[in-house]
Amino acid sequence: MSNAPLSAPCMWMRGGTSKGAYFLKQDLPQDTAERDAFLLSIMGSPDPRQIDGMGGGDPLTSKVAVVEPSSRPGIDVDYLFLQVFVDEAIVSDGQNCGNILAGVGAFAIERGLVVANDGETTVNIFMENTGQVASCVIQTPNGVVSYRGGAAIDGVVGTASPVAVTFKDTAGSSCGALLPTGREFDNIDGVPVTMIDNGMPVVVFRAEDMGITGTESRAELEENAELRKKLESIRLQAGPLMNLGDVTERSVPKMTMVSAAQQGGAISTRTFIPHRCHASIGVLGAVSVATACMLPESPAYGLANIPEGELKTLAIEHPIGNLTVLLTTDQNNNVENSAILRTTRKLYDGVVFGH
Ligand code: NQM
Repeated sequence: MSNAPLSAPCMWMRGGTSKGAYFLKQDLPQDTAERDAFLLSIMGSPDPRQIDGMGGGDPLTSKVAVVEPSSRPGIDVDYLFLQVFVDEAIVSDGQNCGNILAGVGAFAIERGLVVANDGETTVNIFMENTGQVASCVIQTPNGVVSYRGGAAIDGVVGTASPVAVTFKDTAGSSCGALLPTGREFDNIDGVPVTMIDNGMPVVVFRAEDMGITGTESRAELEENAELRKKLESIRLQAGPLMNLGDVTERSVPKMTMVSAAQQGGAISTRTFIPHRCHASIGVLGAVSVATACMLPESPAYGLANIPEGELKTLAIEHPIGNLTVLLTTDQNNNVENSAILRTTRKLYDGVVFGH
């Protein structure tokens, strides 16, 4: 029987195209097992519908941010991302989340961890899952977080204040190297793949090599049992090759099938994260796919439209629009850093109750 607390102060926020619970670390049990039992309980997991909790029955709405003041030089707050699995009793810190990240700056200001300027406030965030730093620029007229604004991102209806996010040192975040096998291309089950990690471990391969066009809807792909079996076979073999070990119970690597862009972007994607098809694409997942597009031997390269110049704008198309990634490259086309636009929204602030 767990000693999980009955309740904790909590802010529910949309971060980019994800949604979840934001906590101050001090408000959660310090013991990991107790913390995880509490988080499973508030989300209503394990249950595909999460009917007895706040989760939305989807990995994208069953997410948690744990935030605390940072003691690192130049860093404002430390952020730990936790994925609460929907239909399994698993809480995993084994991946980062660039969407939930989009709410962390605003949350830190709201909770008094960062003092806002009049205008814009940059919040430097240490991402504990992968040991890297992101900078988020939050709109703070009169020193107060403004959620209303004119920025739109695909996958979210309407507009909101922009949150500009910059990543600097994401290569090899979880796998130890941008290309954990040392190669731009490998072969698994007869399928040419690029195993890459520029912030998120992703296996990138062509949709046509999996017997699909890459234009299918999320629902259509999730119903394709044969495809899902093939994806899982490749994923389980990719895990150890990517220095991730046995990934049977992990939410990485993500599986991205690419095809030629349909809407004038750089490339089109369909991503499994890893067992459900993403409604769009993850932030750091998109950064990793954009980076794969730059590698001449990657199966993505021949399909991708890559602009000239050292600052490259790549629209990564997904089932419901695109996620635009800005890559800064050096003269040899190596990616030095990346930036994306997100929005966030405070939905609820109060107390959440466990069992
Ligand atoms: O790749 C979903 C999301 C994510 C992760 C996932 C993410 C990222 O859309 O940075 O944001 O791939 O599990 O939130």
